[in-house]
Amino acid sequence: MEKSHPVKDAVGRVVDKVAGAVSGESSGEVPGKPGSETPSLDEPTEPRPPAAPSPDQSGPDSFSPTGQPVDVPPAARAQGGAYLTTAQGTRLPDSDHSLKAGPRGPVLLQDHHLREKIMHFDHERIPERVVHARGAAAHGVFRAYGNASTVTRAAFLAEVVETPVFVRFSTVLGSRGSADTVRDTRGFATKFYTGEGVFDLVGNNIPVFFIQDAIKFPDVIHAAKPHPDREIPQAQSAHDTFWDFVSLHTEATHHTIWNMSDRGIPRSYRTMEGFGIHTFRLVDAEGATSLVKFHWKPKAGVHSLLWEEAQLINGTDPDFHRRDLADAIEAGAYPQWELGIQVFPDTPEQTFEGIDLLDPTKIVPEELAPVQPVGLLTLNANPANYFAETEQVAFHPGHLVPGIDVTDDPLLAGRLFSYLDTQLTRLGGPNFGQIPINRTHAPVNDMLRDGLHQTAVHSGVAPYKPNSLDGGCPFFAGAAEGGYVETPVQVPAASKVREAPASFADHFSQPRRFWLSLTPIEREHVIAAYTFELGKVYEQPIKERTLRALAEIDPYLCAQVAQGLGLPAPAPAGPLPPVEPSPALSQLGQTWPATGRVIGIVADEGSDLDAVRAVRRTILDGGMVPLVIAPSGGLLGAGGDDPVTVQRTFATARSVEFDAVVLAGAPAPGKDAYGARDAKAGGDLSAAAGVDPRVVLMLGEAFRHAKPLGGWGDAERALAAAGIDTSAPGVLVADGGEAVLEEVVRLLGQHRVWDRFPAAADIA
Ligand code: HDE
Repeated sequence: MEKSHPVKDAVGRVVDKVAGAVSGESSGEVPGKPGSETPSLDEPTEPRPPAAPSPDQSGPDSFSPTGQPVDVPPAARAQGGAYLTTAQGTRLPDSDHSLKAGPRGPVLLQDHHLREKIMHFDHERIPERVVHARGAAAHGVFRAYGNASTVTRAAFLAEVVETPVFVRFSTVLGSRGSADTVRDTRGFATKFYTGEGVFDLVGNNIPVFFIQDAIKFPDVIHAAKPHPDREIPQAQSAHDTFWDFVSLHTEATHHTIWNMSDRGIPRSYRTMEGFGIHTFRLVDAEGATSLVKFHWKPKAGVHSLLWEEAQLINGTDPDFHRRDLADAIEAGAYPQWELGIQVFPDTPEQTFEGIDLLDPTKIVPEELAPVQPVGLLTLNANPANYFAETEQVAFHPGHLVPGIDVTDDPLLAGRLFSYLDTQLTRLGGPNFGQIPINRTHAPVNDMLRDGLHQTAVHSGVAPYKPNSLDGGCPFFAGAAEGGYVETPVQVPAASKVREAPASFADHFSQPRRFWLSLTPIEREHVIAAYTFELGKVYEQPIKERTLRALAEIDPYLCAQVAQGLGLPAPAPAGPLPPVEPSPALSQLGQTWPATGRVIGIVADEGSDLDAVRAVRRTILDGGMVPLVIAPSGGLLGAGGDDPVTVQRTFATARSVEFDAVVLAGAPAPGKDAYGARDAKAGGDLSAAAGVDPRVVLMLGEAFRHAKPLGGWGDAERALAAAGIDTSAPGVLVADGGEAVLEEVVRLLGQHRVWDRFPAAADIA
């Protein structure tokens, strides 16, 4: 694991980004400790200063509202002192009772503390983001490899420059309190605090978008958000208005098939790719330009949930993704991505191998233009405060630095307006750039003045140019002084029209390439997803219209979905175009590190606790998370020298929390294993044959979800009770825990046991 270290920004200043943050070494503790201290049983009465943040947490760096480093330790931004005060710092004797004329008398208007407390509470919420409302974020560092200097003069991409970053992941459709594991696109927005100003790479986990022109964004979002009358369904696309729109507006077909693939239900934010989507223009030190697409490649591989698993998690742990991100960072399993670029010559046509680079519904296959890694992103600290950082961070695709420029992608043009505009409402005025998480690390001298929540205290009398009263300051910076000079790109002589280029009319060849590039298992998931979503659509014409679009992708896909819907499969309008598959689009078939994966260890007092301890240690040492699951909480082997702490009970655990489950024997039914107490234990228990029925349920689900299963001791009896054949792929019973674990970890490297449930013969 990497240690936290001082971070240099692009102009070489040392930024103590993660001072005091995580060590990166496993403490042996299970992540998730709510505070930095273990509380006392009784309410503390001795006055003392506030507790420090947890060691895995970090706040925004200490910069002034005008981007200058300030010598303010992070703790000075948090509350201080031992006593409760008003917002003005006046100490208070009581916050439990309003000021009254006698204990039973009326409340007095002069109670300033009451009025201030209620007033502030009344205004704690701000408008949620109109899209991407639900998110989770982390601090980190980006280290450039330096090879991008051949195509860009951006200082933060020069060799060994390290830049502090803040990354926010999100879903698109759901409200702020919606569940994490819905089928949706995910946002992947990165704020680079470079010495030349902030650069925001505001991307998604899907490399194409629903629409080609920003003017359609309100349409697609209105269609995808809950219906305006009943405000249902929340955070999902499985409803009539969404499919009505995308089946009529077929440029959405490519993005939609990505959503219906496993990419729509990531296992973790840590296992998603990220894409800048639009083509950007890079400019090198001599002014030469190239066109590029940005990619984030996760070191942990690209992994997804299964649909049933995702649905169960939405109920059992709606915070699954944000918990996973925070836990991984707390445990020192820092998530990492490589930033990569696909580079294309900057030709007047702005196409590559016939693919229009200005069309955001098109990818360039990696086989045609390889993704070249240019730096490493490591997320190494959790935010200290959700609202101050994750909620108030404001990204904007127009936050660019010299060496990175935009192209004429019509989708990008609208975004360049939208992100500034939306913050006025969301963050209450034009000074949102001064909120600590949004502060640049480059000195600001902008002549913008006043406005709501102005926190800078400007000096001088001449915020205008030209001036002589302030000595002419601020001065213009040309390229030589690090000024951002727009690339003087030729604009074609043309008439003003509301039209798209002819190449934008191809809506189906790329979805077809995506389909043909998937493995048989992944194709099964796509068929199932379309069938599920369209099964939730009420109106038959919308289903039939969508089948017409599927016919243009692939006849087998169309026929299988049609069969599931009980409708005839239409034929394509004409012969389907020949397309070359792009194997890089599949997320299966490789081996990945198991770091950060969660392994459940089922045990009870009858288990060999030495084996449980050894397995637990090995899991921790491998950078994974062991969770011991037992009939009740507390300790196993409580009377002995080295008791085992229980993290989950049969009543509280559900299979979906674990990537693999190992059994230290066959646990007998716990004392609460009856249907009236725990419905999971209800029903016909005869088949459970003396094994706790919640464990039987857990094993059955984990087996269905193609997760590795293993056990030792009497484990075979528990597996048999769940109807699991120990000769099935990915099921291993051995004499000792270590052998079982070795195999389980090997299988986790492939993410799941895909050969347990092979794809249908005619798809393979
Ligand atoms: Fe966004 N988008 N978007 N978007 N978007 C917002 O900005 C918008 C688009 C993306 O974690 C909003 O601050 C328009 C593409 C992310 O804070 C808003 C169009 C891509 C986030 C907005 C698009 C994105 C947003 C809502 C069509 C991938 C979350 C609140 C032209 C490349 C950022 C806010 C965060 C957020 C507008 C299309 C990614 C309303 C008009 C394409 C990751 O300004």
